[in-house]
Amino acid sequence: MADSLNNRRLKILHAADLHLGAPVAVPDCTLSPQAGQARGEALSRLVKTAIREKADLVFLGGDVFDSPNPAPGARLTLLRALTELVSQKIRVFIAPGNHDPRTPLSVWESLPPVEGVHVFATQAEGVALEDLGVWVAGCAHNSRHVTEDLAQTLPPPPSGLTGLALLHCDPTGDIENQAHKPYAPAELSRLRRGDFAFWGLGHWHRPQILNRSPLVLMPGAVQGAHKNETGPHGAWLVKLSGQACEADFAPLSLINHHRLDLNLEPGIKDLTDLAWLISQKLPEKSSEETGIECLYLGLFGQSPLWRYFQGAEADYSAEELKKALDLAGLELKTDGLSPMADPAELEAGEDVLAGLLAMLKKIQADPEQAASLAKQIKKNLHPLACRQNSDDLAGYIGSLLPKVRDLALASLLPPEQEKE
Ligand SMILES: [Mn+2]
Repeated sequence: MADSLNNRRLKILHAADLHLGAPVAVPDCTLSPQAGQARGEALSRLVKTAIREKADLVFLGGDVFDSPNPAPGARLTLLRALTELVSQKIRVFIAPGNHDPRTPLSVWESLPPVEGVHVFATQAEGVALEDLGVWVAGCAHNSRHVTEDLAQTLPPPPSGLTGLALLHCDPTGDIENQAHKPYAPAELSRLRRGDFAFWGLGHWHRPQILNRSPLVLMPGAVQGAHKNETGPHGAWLVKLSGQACEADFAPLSLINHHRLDLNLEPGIKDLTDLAWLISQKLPEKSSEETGIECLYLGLFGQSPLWRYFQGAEADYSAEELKKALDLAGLELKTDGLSPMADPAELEAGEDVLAGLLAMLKKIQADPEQAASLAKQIKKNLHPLACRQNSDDLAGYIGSLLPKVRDLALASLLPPEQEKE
């Protein structure tokens, strides 16, 4: 670490991928108002954190907006945040990314300038902050598809200043990438060898520490967009001093997405057992700020809980689970559940259920049976289903069979026949 900081501790709050203006998906339409506010709220929490922590600098590593021409509401959200930060003497640097590239007609050319906020140009540049002893280098994307390694274009710090870099890029190479196509690929090994003490990156939506010395950080999206963006979302609070640099993660998201797929053991007998099992698997709430917790839950296996998720009972069970776990949203997938009964034994019986199950099994095993059934019931089907050709129709009938089986079991299986 360079001595230029003179034993002074520099604090940077580094975030990226705010995607202001983009929707946040929630499992329940009653949460739409909060979903609409989530990205703005995450930014407002970022501002509060920067002020509370007395940050010297705030870095925004690109994709601040979801598009180069965001709606007025999204622009205003950012302007308010920037104004508040600079009013507290916190300087802000922004390096636009592939979602909000700095094209001639983009938001970056029309947004009113705020003193104390530096938006990097498409030509790499460095800004000397003599009072802090640092050099902040960065550059903006000039299009949605930058293929160049922009990291190599950043001007190194002049002697006497500690180099800080801010860039939206895809640090491929020896770090496994996360299903993002390589926009602006940056070789991590080169970042490690370079002249900068800190690399604040953006682009991946999951937070990661990519290297300790020099410190290379991916902050992830400040607010997760949907059920595939689970886990903590927020910003890195970076502390740089002459001796060391540390990074602490600050969770900032309003809506937290969680995903669980559970294969239920027979020992999970009721909703209390299930709620307890889930609570053990969900992360503890780490933020002092209130979060809105949304769970996407898949249940599988032969389980006594099967009956709780049949017919009208299913809505009641979902409501009870939501209350017990203090969830704002719950999306349930329970068609992988089946009753605690031996299928062979059920089919071998002599009652209506046994006859029905045996018939369904026969149709499922034999495509000709499905085709013949399709032909027989065609006139009773919805007109849209009838328009399909006979092969498709047989396939459609085939796809309904598991549902028919579930319905038959739910309606005709006496509870006492379910084994403990
Ligand atoms: Mn991006």
